[in-house]
Amino acid sequence: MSIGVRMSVKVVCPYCGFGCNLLVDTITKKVRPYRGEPNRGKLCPKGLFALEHVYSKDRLRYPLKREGSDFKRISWERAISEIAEKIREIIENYGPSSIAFIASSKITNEENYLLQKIARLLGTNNIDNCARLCHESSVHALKLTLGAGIQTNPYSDLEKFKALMIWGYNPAETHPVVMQYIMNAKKNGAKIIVVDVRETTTMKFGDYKVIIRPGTDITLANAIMNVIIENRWYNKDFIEKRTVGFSEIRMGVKKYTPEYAEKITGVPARLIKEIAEAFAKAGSGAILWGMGVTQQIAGVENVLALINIALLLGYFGEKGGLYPMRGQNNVQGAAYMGTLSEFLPGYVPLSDSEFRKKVAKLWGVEDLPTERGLYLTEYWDAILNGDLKVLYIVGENPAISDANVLKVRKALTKLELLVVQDIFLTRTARYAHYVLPAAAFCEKEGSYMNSERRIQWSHKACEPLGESKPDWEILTMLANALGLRGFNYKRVEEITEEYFKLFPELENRSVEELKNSEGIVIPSPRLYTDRFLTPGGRARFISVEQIMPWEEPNGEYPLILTTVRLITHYNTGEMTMRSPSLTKMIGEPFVLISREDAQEYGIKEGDYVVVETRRGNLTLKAKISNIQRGVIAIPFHFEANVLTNDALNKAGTPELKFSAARIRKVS
Ligand SMILES: Nc1nc2c(c(=O)[nH]1)N[C@H]1C(S)=C(S)[C@@H](COP(=O)(O)OP(=O)(O)OC[C@H]3O[C@@H](n4cnc5c(=O)[nH]c(N)nc54)[C@H](O)[C@@H]3O)O[C@H]1N2
Ligand SMILES: Nc1nc2c(c(=O)[nH]1)N[C@H]1C(S)=C(S)[C@@H](COP(=O)(O)OP(=O)(O)OC[C@H]3O[C@@H](n4cnc5c(=O)[nH]c(N)nc54)[C@H](O)[C@@H]3O)O[C@H]1N2
Ligand code: SF4
Ligand SMILES: [Mo]
Repeated sequence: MSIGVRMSVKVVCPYCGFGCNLLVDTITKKVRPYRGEPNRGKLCPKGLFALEHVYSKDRLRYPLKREGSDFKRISWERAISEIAEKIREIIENYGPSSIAFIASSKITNEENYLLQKIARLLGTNNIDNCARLCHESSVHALKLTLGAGIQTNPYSDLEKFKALMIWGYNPAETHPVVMQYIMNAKKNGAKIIVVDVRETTTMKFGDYKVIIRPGTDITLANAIMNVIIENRWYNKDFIEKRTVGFSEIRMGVKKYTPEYAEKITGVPARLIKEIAEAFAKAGSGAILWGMGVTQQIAGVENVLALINIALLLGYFGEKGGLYPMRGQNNVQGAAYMGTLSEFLPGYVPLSDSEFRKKVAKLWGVEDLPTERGLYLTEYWDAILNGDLKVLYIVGENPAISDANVLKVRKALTKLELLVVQDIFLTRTARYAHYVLPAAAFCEKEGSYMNSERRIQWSHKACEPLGESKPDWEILTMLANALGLRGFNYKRVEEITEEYFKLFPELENRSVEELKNSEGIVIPSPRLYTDRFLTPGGRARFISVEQIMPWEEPNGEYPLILTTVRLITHYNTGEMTMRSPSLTKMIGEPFVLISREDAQEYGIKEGDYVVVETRRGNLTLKAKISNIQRGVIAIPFHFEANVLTNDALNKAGTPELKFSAARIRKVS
């Protein structure tokens, strides 16, 4: 397509997993909202200013190679051939499990597909993406109970349900455009229940405002179920016909009376009874949750507890849904394409030999590696103890985004080869041996998948800057230099057609159809209308007990530190902090502190304070806010991971929402 002519091109937003479409003017580079699904004419500030970072002076324009403490420009040919040679040498000497990849939830389906194809053809499942730090707890819990680790219903269903429970999730800042669906639900009479550790922007719209002590979510969920069961408000018919394990739940929640739960959670027993009644009697309802639920040591169990509530009430199909609202614009697609170390494409387990052989055959080999790869949160120890020697990172910034980053940064210095493929010289890229410049989202084409599993085509609106190239082109060059077969792609559509072959729902669809539509939803927009995806078709209740946070506060570290997000900054800030319009809305890094704690520590609004944990310390400005006493919160964009705990839960996610901390005023 020629983009020299003035046109309005439809491009998927490079930020959050809600998946808005931007209309980009190819000449002025101004952005307007798309009027169709899913954003219906709305955009948040990040979408509106999404092209500002693309034209930042910091954009990488040429491949770079480390020379001492500096980088020097080299050619693409040399960069790719030197990287390939080193990878081959390390595999020869130490075997394929000595190399690892981090895929990106920012790149297209096609690009993620290629990256896992390269990793697996080289003989390793050490390929992972940021879902590990995000919703992997949800994936594990949903797969165990319902059979698939995905959001159950489309966004549009939200408007029909009569109650919405928004739990550990602050969409007014993190998925602002979903708020129009939530507000429509409210207009249609839905009751909005918001559960958080502080009064969030979202909570302002709540009919019930539930402030919970950090890390006590299971107790609250079990108490809600206790009330529902005691009052027989549960859906007996649904439970009998479509679930297993109810008797275990009935016993499991018996001791979680509202009065007991009040002592643990701080939520008044009266309020627990009210929200249980409001949610149960609504007749239909959805639970939406976010990082407040998953980034805990009990992440998987927290999600199981929320699923149990929905199962008790039969809130599935037309009657309700579960919405683990996905974070990054293509985190859902990255998972579907197989960039998780325990799954093949489509979340198929590595042990499924029939599917594994089907993929192998498509790639022209006998079989693929079957041993689970390392989780990306396990990479750092593996590097430090010498097991991992090569790390190839595409569009991920673990030197800021993973827990306990001082340890991550130390590990990054120990590698024999670190390659970072990004659009900027990120905090992580500064440790690299080679830095490869990728074209930005609007400079390439391809497909993305949003939280409601809608695959959307993103069109090209601008030319790549300098010598930067689309990630799929870089990965194709790399695969060929590594001597891998089956990477003769000339157009990105050839990769789309290849991944379509792995999904029964896509086998008979065409790329043209995808390009000219509002997307294709797989497996289907609304799941579980008559059966679940478990082997027997029934959902499974799994009873869970309260699990306390890993690092409880004590005399030395008396406060609880949690980490949160702000509307105009995004994750590690590499993109938004290079967007002048967004940066000027936020200003200096800060920590949120309650009025009571501020008084106790003699801290005034705007004072500089040192926040300290067992891992490190940060100096920030104090911002007095309506957070509960004993809890402080730092927006994670501001290097909060110097402080956080890297204890992992069952899904490999660190406890990013809970660290024991102390604070003092800078004298
Ligand atoms: N503007 C903006 N939007 C984003 C992002 C961004 O960085 N900036 N990132 C994207 C990504 S990757 C993701 S995953 C999503 C995340 O979206 P959210 O899940 O909404 O993000 P957070 O603000 O990290 O966490 C949500 C809430 O959890 C609460 N919380 C903390 N501890 C607890 C607890 O123990 N229990 C409960 N119940 N709540 C707790 C916090 O106070 C916070 O309000 O946002 C996406 N959208
Ligand atoms: N304390 C704390 N830590 C957290 C969280 C928290 O709530 N609290 N949240 C966690 C969560 S939910 C997540 S998802 C992670 C996110 O962690 P990351 O994924 O590391 O964060 P991002 O800043 O989104 O990094 C994306 C990178 O992709 C690059 N990029 C953008 N577009 C392209 C492209 O087209 N090609 C290439 N090659 N690169 C591109 C960007 O420049 C950026 O460097 O952070 C986690 N860390
Ligand atoms: S809500 Fe998400 S997808 Fe929509 S414009 Fe904002 S960041 Fe982009
Ligand atoms: Mo995320």
